[in-house]
Amino acid sequence: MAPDQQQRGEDESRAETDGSSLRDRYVERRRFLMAAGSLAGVGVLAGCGGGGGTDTDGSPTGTDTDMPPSTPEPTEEPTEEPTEEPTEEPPDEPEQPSLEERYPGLRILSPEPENAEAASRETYTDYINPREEHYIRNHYPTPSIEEAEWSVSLTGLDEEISLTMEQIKHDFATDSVTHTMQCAGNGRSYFEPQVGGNQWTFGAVGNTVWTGTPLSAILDAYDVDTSSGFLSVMGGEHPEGEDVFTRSIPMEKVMEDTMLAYEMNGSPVSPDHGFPVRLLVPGWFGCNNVKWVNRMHVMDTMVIGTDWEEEGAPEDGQRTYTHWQQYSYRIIPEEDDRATHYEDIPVYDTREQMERTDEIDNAYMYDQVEKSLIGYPEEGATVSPSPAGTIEVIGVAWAGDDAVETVEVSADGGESWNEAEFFGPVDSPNGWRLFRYVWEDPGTGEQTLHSRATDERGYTQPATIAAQEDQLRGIENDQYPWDQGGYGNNAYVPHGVTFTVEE
Ligand SMILES: Nc1nc2c(c(=O)[nH]1)N[C@H]1C(S)=C(S)[C@@H](COP(=O)(O)O)O[C@H]1N2
Ligand SMILES: [Mo]
Repeated sequence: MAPDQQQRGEDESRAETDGSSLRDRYVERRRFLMAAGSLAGVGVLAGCGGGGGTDTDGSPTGTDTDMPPSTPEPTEEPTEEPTEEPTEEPPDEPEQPSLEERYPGLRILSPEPENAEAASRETYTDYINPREEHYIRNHYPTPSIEEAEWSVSLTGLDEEISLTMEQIKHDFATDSVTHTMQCAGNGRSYFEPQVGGNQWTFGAVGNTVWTGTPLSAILDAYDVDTSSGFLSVMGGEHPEGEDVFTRSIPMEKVMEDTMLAYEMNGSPVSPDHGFPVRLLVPGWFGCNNVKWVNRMHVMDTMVIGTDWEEEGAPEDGQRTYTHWQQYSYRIIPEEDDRATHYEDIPVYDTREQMERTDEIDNAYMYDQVEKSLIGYPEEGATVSPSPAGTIEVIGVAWAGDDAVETVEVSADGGESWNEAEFFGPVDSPNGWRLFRYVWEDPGTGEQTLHSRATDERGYTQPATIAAQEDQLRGIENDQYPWDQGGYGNNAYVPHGVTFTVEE
């Protein structure tokens, strides 16, 4: 495979120097496109092609979150854009409260594109999180979409199929699943040396109920050959010229339980979470759950190679469909290293890929790794013991497609462990488990607790993140690999909680 030509350092300095001006331009461009009633690419994505990549994040911190294409400043403006800075606001865009006002339970990392995580550990004491407490992770600004005008196309077949939202909702089966959605970048802020991008701490994970149409029902209805291959699912929100957010989901998983979801906790999915329809891949990292889906392409391999890239890519940084599948969301140990691209891989479980580095150089973020979070006591809190002198510790644990077998809590930095008990509903193999541990002899003053989960296959959370120079590609010696994207961190030491016990 051709090595990735991306130069990360280049990306970062570019983002630092002109990120905000580019972002401003995208905001303007997006306003224009929405006013014109046509989001970039919506409904017209017949094949590949469609413009050069540009800065993909534009967060105020100035670094890209997920390794953007290295691209010079765009030289072309869309021809339909009359001026770079329209003087009038489109009249049909209603004023809405700020992200902060709309999501009081979230800590805002960037207002546009909208990125926000749970502000408090309290989120990790409940089985189901309210929609407003669920983190938001966007590469491009949330689009404003009319459900009646939206359609999802199914391509790569003899005939192109186009489905309205009404057809998706009412012509096929309906199902619900509880799913723990976690951004692959959750825990990134604990990496040392620090890596670029949104500095997620613990809060880019949430557990909600998703309702929609199983993809198996749709593919079966059209007699699609689902015995092998991939369904490459694309979002329709990218600004003109940007990489299309595309993820290739193996047919096996598509047919097992993947859905086109249109409800979250029993109400329509909100715009920030993918209205009117998003992909829901139970148990898999957030990035696979493509929002604002407008096209699904049946193919033999993942999106890879020049058929899915602009001419000259990736040297020109114009990757179009391959960027978010092949270049981003990979475990790449060296800062200037490149990911190896594959057409297919033998195993999709991220943890297993990390065990088989002889076959897969750079794991893809698919099925989630085991992880746990203490929700109570809250970080920095002061708590007093119960009448019996104990402190109750509450938290959540999940392991993607795999069930969590045990959760343990340590009060001595991981030297000794005590098993917690599970409580609460088990209504899905892909939702988190609540755990409870009664700490008998908490002492007084400042205390730190850690939790670690073990899944049904015996995989346990490692203690720490390895040093960058160790160049790990998988979990070894109780250490999670330092990787340049800051992905998949499930080390328990950085996720511990420190609080004060009152006399
Ligand atoms: N079209 C599209 N889908 C997307 C994204 C995006 O930027 N564009 N972000 C992905 C990432 S990285 C994550 S973690 C999840 C976040 O979903 P949420 O915002 O509903 O929490 O959406 C995924 N789907
Ligand atoms: Mo993500």
